[in-house]
Amino acid sequence: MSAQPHIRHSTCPHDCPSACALDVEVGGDGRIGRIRGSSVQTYTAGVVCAKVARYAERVHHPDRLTHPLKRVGPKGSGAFARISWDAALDEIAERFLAAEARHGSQAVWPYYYAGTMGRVMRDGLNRLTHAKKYSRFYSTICINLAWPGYIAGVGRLMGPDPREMAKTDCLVIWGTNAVATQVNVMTHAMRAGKERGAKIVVVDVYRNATMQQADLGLVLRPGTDGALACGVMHVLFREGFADREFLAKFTDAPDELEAHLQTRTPEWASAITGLSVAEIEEFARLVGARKRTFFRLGYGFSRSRNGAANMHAAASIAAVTGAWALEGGGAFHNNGAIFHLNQAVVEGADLIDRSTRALDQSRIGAILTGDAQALQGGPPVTAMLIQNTNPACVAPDQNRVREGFAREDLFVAVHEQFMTDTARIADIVLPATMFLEHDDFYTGGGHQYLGFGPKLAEPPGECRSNHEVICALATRLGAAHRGFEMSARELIDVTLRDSGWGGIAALERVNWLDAQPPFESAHFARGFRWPDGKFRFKPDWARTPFSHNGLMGPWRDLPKLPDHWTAIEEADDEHPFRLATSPARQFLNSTFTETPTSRAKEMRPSVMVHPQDAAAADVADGDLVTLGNARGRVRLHAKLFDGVRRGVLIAEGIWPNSAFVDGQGINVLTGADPAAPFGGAAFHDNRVWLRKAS
Ligand SMILES: Nc1nc2c(c(=O)[nH]1)N[C@H]1C(S)=C(S)[C@@H](COP(=O)(O)OP(=O)(O)OC[C@H]3O[C@@H](n4cnc5c(=O)[nH]c(N)nc54)[C@H](O)[C@@H]3O)O[C@H]1N2
Ligand SMILES: Nc1nc2c(c(=O)[nH]1)N[C@H]1C(S)=C(S)[C@@H](COP(=O)(O)OP(=O)(O)OC[C@H]3O[C@@H](n4cnc5c(=O)[nH]c(N)nc54)[C@H](O)[C@@H]3O)O[C@H]1N2
Ligand code: SF4
Ligand SMILES: [Mo]
Repeated sequence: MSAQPHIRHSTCPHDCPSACALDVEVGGDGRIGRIRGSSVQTYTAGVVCAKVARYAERVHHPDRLTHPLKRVGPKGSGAFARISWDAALDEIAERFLAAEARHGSQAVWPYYYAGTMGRVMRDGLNRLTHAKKYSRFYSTICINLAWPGYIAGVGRLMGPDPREMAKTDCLVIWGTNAVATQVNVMTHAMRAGKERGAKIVVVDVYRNATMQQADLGLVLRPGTDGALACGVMHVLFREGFADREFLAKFTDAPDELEAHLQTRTPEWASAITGLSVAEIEEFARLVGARKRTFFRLGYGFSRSRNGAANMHAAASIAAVTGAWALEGGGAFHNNGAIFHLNQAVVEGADLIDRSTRALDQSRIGAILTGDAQALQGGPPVTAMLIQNTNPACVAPDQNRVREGFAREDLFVAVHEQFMTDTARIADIVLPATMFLEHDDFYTGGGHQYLGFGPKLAEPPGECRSNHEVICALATRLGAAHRGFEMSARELIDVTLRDSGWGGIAALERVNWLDAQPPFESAHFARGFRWPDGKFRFKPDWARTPFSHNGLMGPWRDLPKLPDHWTAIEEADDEHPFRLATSPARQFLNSTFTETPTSRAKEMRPSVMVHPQDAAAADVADGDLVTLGNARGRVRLHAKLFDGVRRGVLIAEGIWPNSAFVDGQGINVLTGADPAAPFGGAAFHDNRVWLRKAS
């Protein structure tokens, strides 16, 4: 780094609700220095997580992929030879055309996710898909339980201004380990605590770092949040905390709800959740007495087979107390809808052929192993291009995923920054730029800013951006669309114009745009986003405005009103434990598992076990244990911790498969059966047995 680095501005590209506004040190030699949170942007408010603060370690990592590679040994052997870009792109095009000639265009399945949240770099692959009528991508792995659950109540994916967390009298942090996964929530929470004496409640399945900051921490059994919500609402009605005027004016079926809750007593909820009656009543009285309560609803408690119903039940509490009416009150999950982005040019929306199938991202194991239902009766998938995701590590039902990727008749090209588990099983590996090396823009899930991320540095070696790769392939594949003729900057500009945000110049001026809708709209003061303006206690899932592939899973059994839905994978005699696979603080999904400081802090794959459960299994702290279920087995080290409940296990982080003693990662244990109502993966809903390993 030269003596005086320039401070340049950017936006964090990672898959995190905080989408932080960044101040980046760029040296005269083009090297990146320290990264800090912008103190001017009001949500970031000067704070970023530690792993991004030390991003120089990732950008200038000696293991970054810098040249295209071609496999020269058996699949997965890791034996690659360097080739030119032209040779790599020619080969991908040839194999895609061959796949198309043999089985039709739908044998090709472009596959991507949110390794970058950049709207151009993340979503551009769809343009190639649509132009070529390849199999479309039904994205389910992260949001498919959470978003519909929230939208089913309020009608739209938006809510109170997240900065109002600093103006609340009670902040309920529900199913999100914010200290680890979106640190800025804590900035605003601490302000509310300091300036207003606000209480902080945390609802989770173990005593994590966020709960350690709480006034009231509730450790419930995984997948029982619907029961907790019902127990709380029972008390609210019983003790006169329900806002009957609000209920009459703004909700669909208050009387039916009240009658239904008669039997959902705290005693009933206690038996299901494992919480004491006193804990449930304390929580209810807190949010009842402090009407100005802000429910910050995370993703974690939706990653169960009953997760959509649980999300809806939790959001319903704010409709019983009428918290929505007050600044600093209401329930917030994500702000996706406020940006009203029109990405037609980036995604090639004009070319979509709805007669092509959309294959379910989370079912990649079933798809690649030829499951006829998962393939929707169509041809096998024989060629893939993968960008911004690491399915050979992060996707559920990993044994089937890896069996699928091992198929000799499957051609896989992976565009990556590092030699991930997925890159390792590829036939062609392409080196990708990082966010500081290309132009893009971002929207905040957990706040209300659009953010800019301009190119600030030259990429190492021969790295190319996603957009460059897609355009180069389009030429070779004979795919035509005006999006392939445009630069990334031009795509940002046209997208912002088409969305009513005035183009790239408006964004560049300050590096972000504040898209916060007015109070009346964000608080639904003129009604919730349904034709009659009423919050739905009785969801109509089929009519919930969420882009999906039709109703899936056991949707017919979804509860009619908020309830405990027994669809979870309950423990049984053979599998006495419930396992949640919660996020690791120093990783972000499978990213940062390559940086030495993150790895050193996370140490090694491990599972938290209650000391009494450990004693019963003759397991001591640090012992190697085997976890198993019908889907597979994993060996990792036990960590004794009394902050988990008896019968519950927590394995933090999506470590690379190679970090495990048997090369079998945690997702060997997670299931890919589609969850209701629209599919999605229940990563925290697994029954397993535990044994001391030899
Ligand atoms: N057991 C368990 N499994 C889980 C979860 C869990 O909680 N537990 N969480 C699930 C969730 S919520 C999600 S979202 C998924 C996420 O899983 P992934 O999609 O795999 O997540 P990331 O690690 O964010 O990103 C993947 C890759 O994108 C690459 N990348 C970043 N930027 C670019 C770019 O500009 N171009 C290219 N070509 N590549 C880029 C990174 O190097 C990284 O290897 O995992 C899911 N899997
Ligand atoms: N450090 C770090 N940051 C991340 C990520 C990461 O892996 N690491 N992942 C990123 C991504 S892709 C996403 S989608 C977001 C997700 O971030 P969050 O919204 O925080 O969601 P999760 O990471 O799935 O889990 C959050 C918490 O839910 C808890 N949980 C699990 N099951 C239940 C349950 O049944 N009930 C309740 N009440 N709690 C439960 C978990 O123990 C965990 O503490 O974070 C992003 N940020
Ligand atoms: S908190 Fe999230 S958005 Fe902010 S810097 Fe860290 S990973 Fe990026
Ligand atoms: Mo996610």
